[in-house]
This record gives sequence, C-alpha cells and structure tokens, in this order.
Amino acid sequence: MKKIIHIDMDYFFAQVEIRDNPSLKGKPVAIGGPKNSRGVLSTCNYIARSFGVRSAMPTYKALELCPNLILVNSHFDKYREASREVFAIFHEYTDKVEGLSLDEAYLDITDCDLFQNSATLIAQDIRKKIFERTGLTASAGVSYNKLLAKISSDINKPNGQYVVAPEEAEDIIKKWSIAKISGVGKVTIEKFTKLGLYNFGDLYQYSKLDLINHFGTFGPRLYNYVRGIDDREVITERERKSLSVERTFSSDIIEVESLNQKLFECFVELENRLSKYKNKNSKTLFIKIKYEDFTQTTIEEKYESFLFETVQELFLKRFSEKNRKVRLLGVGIKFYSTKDKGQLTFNL
Ligand code: TTP
Ligand code: MG
Ligand code: MG
Repeated sequence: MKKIIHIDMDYFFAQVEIRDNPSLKGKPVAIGGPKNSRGVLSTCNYIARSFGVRSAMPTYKALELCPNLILVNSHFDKYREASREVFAIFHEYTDKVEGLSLDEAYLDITDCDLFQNSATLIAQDIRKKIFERTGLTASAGVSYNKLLAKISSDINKPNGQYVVAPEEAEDIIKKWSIAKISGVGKVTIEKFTKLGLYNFGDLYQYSKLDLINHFGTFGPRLYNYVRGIDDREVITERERKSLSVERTFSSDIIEVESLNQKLFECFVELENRLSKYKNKNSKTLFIKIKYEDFTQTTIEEKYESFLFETVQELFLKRFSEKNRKVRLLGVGIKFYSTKDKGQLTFNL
C-alpha cells in the first residue's frame, strides 16, 4: 500500500501578502483577480471567509458581505518564488512530487526513510520546514491514495493536518459529503440532493452502470471514489506528458463572454504553472469542453507561441459547433520529450 501526502498552502496569495505587510494581520484581506478578470477575487484569508467571502467571488459581492475587506493587488512573482521554495522542500523528502498548482502537490513518500517512514511525522516535518523557511503555513492530508489525501488536507485547514489510515477509512469516508470530490460541481450535487443523496455512503446502493448512465465517463471513477478506491500514481514533472488547468462551474454557462473570462483564468493559471516546466518543450495546445449532459470533447492544435488569443480561437472553433451549455472548461498543453524530437529528426 502507498503512502501519499497532499500538501496545500493556506490562503496562499493572501498569506504571502500579509507576511510581507504585517499591518494587514488580523484584518479581512482578499486578493483582486488577475488582469482583465473584471473584478473577481483570487482568494482571501480566513477572517474574510468568516464573513462568507470566497475565491472567485465578484468583488462587489465580497464587499457587500464584508465592507471592511482590504483588497490587495496580486504579485505573481512573489507567489512563484514562495512556490519554488516550497517545492524545493518537497524534493528533500521524495522525488515523487506532483504539482497541482503553485500552492499544492501530492508526494508519494512510500519509500521515504525519514521518521521510520511515519507519514504523519513526515507531513508534520514538511509543514514545519515550510514555515521556518518561508514564514507561511500549509495544511496536509495523509492517506494511502491521492483522493483520500487530497480531501484530508482540507479537513483541518488552516495550519493543520488529517490522517486517514487504511483500517479506519471505511468508517470515516462513508460520512463524507459527495461535494468533497473534485469534479463534482454544484449541478451534480443538486442532482444528488434531489434524490436525497448527500454522503459517500449514500451512493453505495448504485451500481457502476447506474452511475455511467447518469454521469458518463465520470461514473466509474465516482463508483470507486465513494469507496475510497483510487489507484492513480503520483506523476512527477519528468514523467508528465501534459499540463492542464480546468474549471467546473457552479452552474452551467452558455454566454461566450463568461466562458471567455473563465478561459482567461485557466490560461493565466496554466501560464504560471508552466514556469515550473521550463526545461520541457511543447507545441500542442488543447481545449477540453464538458457539456451540461456530461459529454466531453477536446480539440488540439500545434501552436507557435502560447498566447491567449490562440487559446481563445481554438476554444471558439469547437464551442461554436454546438453552442451548448458548458459545465467544465479546460486549457492544456502537451509536452514532447527531447527523445521524441530526436526520433522525429531521424525519421525525416
Ligand atoms: P487554493 O489552494 O484553492 O486556495 P487558497 O490557498 O487561497 O486557500 P486554502 O487552500 O487555504 O483554502 O488556491 C491557491 C491559490 O490559487 C490562491 O491563493 C489564489 C489562486 N486562485 C485563484 O486565483 N482563483 C481561484 O478561483 C482559486 C480557487 C485560487
Ligand atoms: Mg491553498
Ligand atoms: Mg491549492
């Protein structure tokens, strides 16, 4: 059985800003959205969250909920630098590190010899080291697969950790809300709620086929996930063949302008994450669209330079074919290894 740790920095962008400007301490703080995002928050600290303020919330709405909210502009260079430091720490424990975003990664520490291979102590030590070197707090989830580790890292946030050991997993997870599974958006939750289904355990009565009929390709994964089954490996940067950023919307979207905005957010995040893959080459861009009925389509194209205009063009090409409500949007690129490149030259 594997030992997986999922680490996620607490209110990451906001925490970096507060660290660097202590006068913000103890106050509700939010980070304004990236350029052109028309007033959506990137994130906020936990004081702001106690007023109901959340990531991706329109600024005007956040200010209604919390009139004293302090808005700070984003400084991506700082976040990238903090992220670099944090990821360097991860690599002191294992090579098997899979970054999910600037502030978040899976670590496979199955073969880590430190602390007699106690995943709990290793997670504690990583968080301690992160705080000593960057002044920032992180939370961790510890378990035997990615799914359970990821959900666990949220449970004692901020500055906490949670462990799901194999022998206690069944009892713990059947009480978890279905909403904890990433990829399960508001629409799916509404479907479940109508059927009186809330927790992992409530779904045990459905066969794989039932779930396929309702959720398409997500069905089999959902069937396994609610049982705590997940055999996905931790994929390191070296092994990574593609990188993508996707968003599942809280309600399906058909307006091109809104979709463009979401697309831009994905693009900015992908651009940021790409800074970790400077030594990789890429020339293929792809767009993934999942429609309201869970059917999914991808379109890919070779690109010269990674620009939003190119992304937008590719998206519109596919979206205009159907003009249907969209529940998930993703942007990604495919890497090719230098080995592939060599073979290509040889074949020519
Ligand atoms: P998250 O890890 O989702 O959120 P967080 O670190 O701010 O808060 P916590 O983990 O404690 O719940 O995202 C990491 C950073 O990514 C976040 O600080 C800002 C950015 N981000 C956006 O720009 N827009 C978004 O919609 C989200 C969710 C995050
Ligand atoms: Mg975080
Ligand atoms: Mg995160």
